Amino acid sequence: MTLQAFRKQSASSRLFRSFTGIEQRIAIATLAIGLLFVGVDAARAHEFKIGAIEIEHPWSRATPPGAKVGGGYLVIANDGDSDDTLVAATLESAGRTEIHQMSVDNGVMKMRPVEGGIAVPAHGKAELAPNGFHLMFMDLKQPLKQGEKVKGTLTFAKAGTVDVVFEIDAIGAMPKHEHHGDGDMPGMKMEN
Ligand SMILES: [Cu+2]
Repeated sequence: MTLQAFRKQSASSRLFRSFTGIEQRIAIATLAIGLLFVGVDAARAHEFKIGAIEIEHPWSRATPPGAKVGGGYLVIANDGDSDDTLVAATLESAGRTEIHQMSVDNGVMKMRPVEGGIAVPAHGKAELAPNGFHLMFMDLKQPLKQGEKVKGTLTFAKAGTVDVVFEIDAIGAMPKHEHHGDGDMPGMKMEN
């Protein structure tokens, strides 16, 4: 190796070393920021899991004083290779909970109990939302208040029973579809 080549090499290795230092710091900072966002996202997404079943954002609407019923909404994802079925649910502040479906009968919107529960196909999803499948909380012991979190359970034919928490949103609130990238930010939830 010539002296010149040696000087060049050591110069570039010094340069490389200093780059490595900066890049490591950038990488660590990026990782830290990434973890922060993962944390925020997980908190916002509000998920529960049992076996192959993942429950995304169980929520309900605030109820007016004296109301005896409320609706329960959530998205169920089945990561497994076999179909499952949501067969029952409970809410701490409800006397009982039914699984309902909205349907149009002679031009009139009606809801009725679903026989046999809601199917969650293998590698598929089931969505419970206003105007479709939903949980019907009956005999509410007290009104559901916006901002509250109310404990409940969901029971699946195969995966079993999982504890969940329903977040109570505003009266008339609609699904937020947080997983579809519509750009809503943490802290920008609708308040009234
Ligand atoms: Cu109903």
